[in-house]
Amino acid sequence: MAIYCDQTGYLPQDRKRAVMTAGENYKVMRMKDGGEEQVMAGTARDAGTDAASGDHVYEVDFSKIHEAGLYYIENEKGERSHCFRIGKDVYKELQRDLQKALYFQRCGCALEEQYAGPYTHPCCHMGDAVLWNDRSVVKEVRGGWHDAGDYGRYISPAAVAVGHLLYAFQLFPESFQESLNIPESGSGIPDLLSECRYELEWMLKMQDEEGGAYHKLTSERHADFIMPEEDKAQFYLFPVSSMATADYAASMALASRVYRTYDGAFADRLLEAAEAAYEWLEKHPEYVGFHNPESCNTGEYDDVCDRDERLWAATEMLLTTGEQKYQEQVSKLLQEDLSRTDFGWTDVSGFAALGILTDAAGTASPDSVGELRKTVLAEADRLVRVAEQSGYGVAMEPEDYIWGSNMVVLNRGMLLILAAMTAKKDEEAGSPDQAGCEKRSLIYEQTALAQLHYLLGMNAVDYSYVTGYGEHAYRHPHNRPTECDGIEEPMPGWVSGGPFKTPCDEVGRERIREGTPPMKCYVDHAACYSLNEITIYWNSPAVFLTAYFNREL
Ligand code: G3I
Ligand code: 9MR
Ligand code: ZN
Repeated sequence: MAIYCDQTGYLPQDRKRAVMTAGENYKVMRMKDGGEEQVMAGTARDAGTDAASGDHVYEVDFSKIHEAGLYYIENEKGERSHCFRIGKDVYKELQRDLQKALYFQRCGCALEEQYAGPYTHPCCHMGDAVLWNDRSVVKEVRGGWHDAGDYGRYISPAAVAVGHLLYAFQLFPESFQESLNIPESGSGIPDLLSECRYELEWMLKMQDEEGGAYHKLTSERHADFIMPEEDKAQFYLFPVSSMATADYAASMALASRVYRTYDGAFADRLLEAAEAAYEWLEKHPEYVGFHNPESCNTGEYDDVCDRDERLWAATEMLLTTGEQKYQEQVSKLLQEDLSRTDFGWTDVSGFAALGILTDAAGTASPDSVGELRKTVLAEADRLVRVAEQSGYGVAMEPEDYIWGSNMVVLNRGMLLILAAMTAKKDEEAGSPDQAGCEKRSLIYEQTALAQLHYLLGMNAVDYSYVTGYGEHAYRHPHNRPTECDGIEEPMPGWVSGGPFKTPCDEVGRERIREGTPPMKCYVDHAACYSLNEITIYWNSPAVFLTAYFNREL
C-alpha cells in the first residue's frame, strides 16, 4: 500500500489530504451506481522526507471535492487507497462507539445482551477491597470502569478521562443527543452523563476519611488473560497520593458544575467530595508520591510532579465556587514553570486553560485569562508548524512517539481546538481581518482535524487505530475480554495506544527492528501492551475531537 488516507472519511467543507509514497500522478475516483467515475486528477506535491516515518512523501490535496459519496485514490502505478467517505456525518457513528466503549469497561455489574450485544459477561469484581497498608480495613468499592486491557481502576486516569468527556459535553452539548443504548438510556439525562456517573459513583467511594484519594484499586499482580468475572484475586486500596487527590478534587468539582442542572443532590455530593479532597491538599502542600510496592506489578501511574494537578484542582474549585482563595492559588501556580497545554495523565495543566478560557461566566481574573491565552495560542502555533513539517500532517516530532502516542496526538488535537475557539472569540470581537490570509481559528481547526485523520489511517503504517473504523482497522487490542470472549471481531470504537519508539513488551521488542522510524514502531498484536492496549483516557480525547466536528449535525 502506498497511498494513505483517513479510512473513515472527510467532512465536505474541510481540508482533505492523502499521502502517497510512490507514483506522483493520481486520480480521485468516486463510486457511483455500481460503477465509478474519475472526479479529479493531478500531480501530487513532493513534500520531501518525513522525519518520523523516514518516508519520501507526496501530498494529494483533494479539498475541492465536496460532494458526499464513496471514493478512493489511485496512482499511476494502479495502486489504490482504501475507500473512504465524504459526508457531513462521517464521524457520527464513530463518536457514538468511542463513548459506548466505556460501557464495556463497567465493573461490578453484568453486561447484558440488550446493551452489550455479543460482548456480555456476568458481574465482575464484586468482593470488598482491603487496605494495602492495613489489612484489617475492608471497604466496599465496587463499580467504575476497568482502566484498560487490565482490570485495575486508578484515580488519575479516571479523573482525566472524565475531564475530557465532561468538557466535551459542556462545550459541544449538541453532539451528545444520541442514545448509547445503555441501561440508563431514556432517563431524560444525556447518556454520556449517565455513563460518566457510573465512574463518578465509584470515585466517590475512593476517598479516605481525611479527604485523600486512594491512588488505585487493583490486585497485587495483573490477572492472567481471563474474563473479568473469573478474576477472583483480592483487590487492594493503595495509599493516597497528592497527584490522585488533586486530580480527584478537580474532576469532582468539574462534575459538580456539569451535573448541577440535572441532579442537585448529586452535584452537592460531588462538591463535598471535591472540597474534602482540596482540604487534604491544603494540609499536605508537599508532594506525596506513589510507588508500587515490590511485589505489585499493576499500573503505577507515578508522576514526579503534582503542581499541574494542583493547578487543575484550584481552577475547577474556582470555576465551581467562584471563591477568591482559589483564584489566589491559580495565580500563584501560574507563576510556576508548568506547560499549561497538556491533557494527559502525567500533565493535566491544559485543563486549567481549557476551563478558564471557555468559562462563559468570566470567573477567573483577567490576568489568568491573559496568561493562559498567550500560552495556548503560542503552543498552537508551534503545533501548526510541526504538523506542516510532517508529511502526514500530524503534530508529532520523532521523540513524541512514547507509550500511548495516540493520546499525545489526540491531546494536541484538543489543544488546537481550544486555540481555535479562543482565536474565534477574538475574530468575532472584531480584530481586523487580514484580507487574503486564512483566519487563525481555521488553521488551528484544520490542524486539529488532521490529528483525527492521522488516527484514522493517514499514517505510515496504514492502520486505522480505532477498532471497526476503516478497511484496515487494527484488530488485536491488548484487552483481556477481547482475547478471552471467543468473538472474532473486537468491540468497535477502541483507540489503540499506537506506535512507541522503544516498545517494552516482549513481542513488540521482538518484532520491531532496531532503527525502525518512530511512526512505524507498531504491531497489531494482542500481546503488545506497550503498543496496542486500549484505555479509557485514550478514547476520551477522541470523543472530545469527534464531538467538536459533529456539532453541526
Ligand atoms: O514523561 C516522559 C517524557 O518526559 C519522556 O520524554 C518520555 C520518553 O519515553 O517518557 C515519558 O514518560 C513515559 C510515561 O508513560 C508518560 O507518558 C514513560 O516513558 C512510559 O513508560 C510511561 O508509560 C505508561 C505505562 O503505563 C507504564 O507506566 C503509560 O503512559 C500509561 O498509559 C500506561 O498505563 C497502563 C497502566 O500502567 C495499567 N493499565 C493499562 C495502561 C495502558 O497501557
Ligand atoms: O496487561 C497488562 C497491561 O494492562 C499493562 O499496561 C502492562 C503494564 O503494566 O502490564 C500488562 O501485564 C503484563 C505484565 O505486566 C507482565 N506479564 C505479562 C502481562 C500481560 O501481558
Ligand atoms: Zn470488573
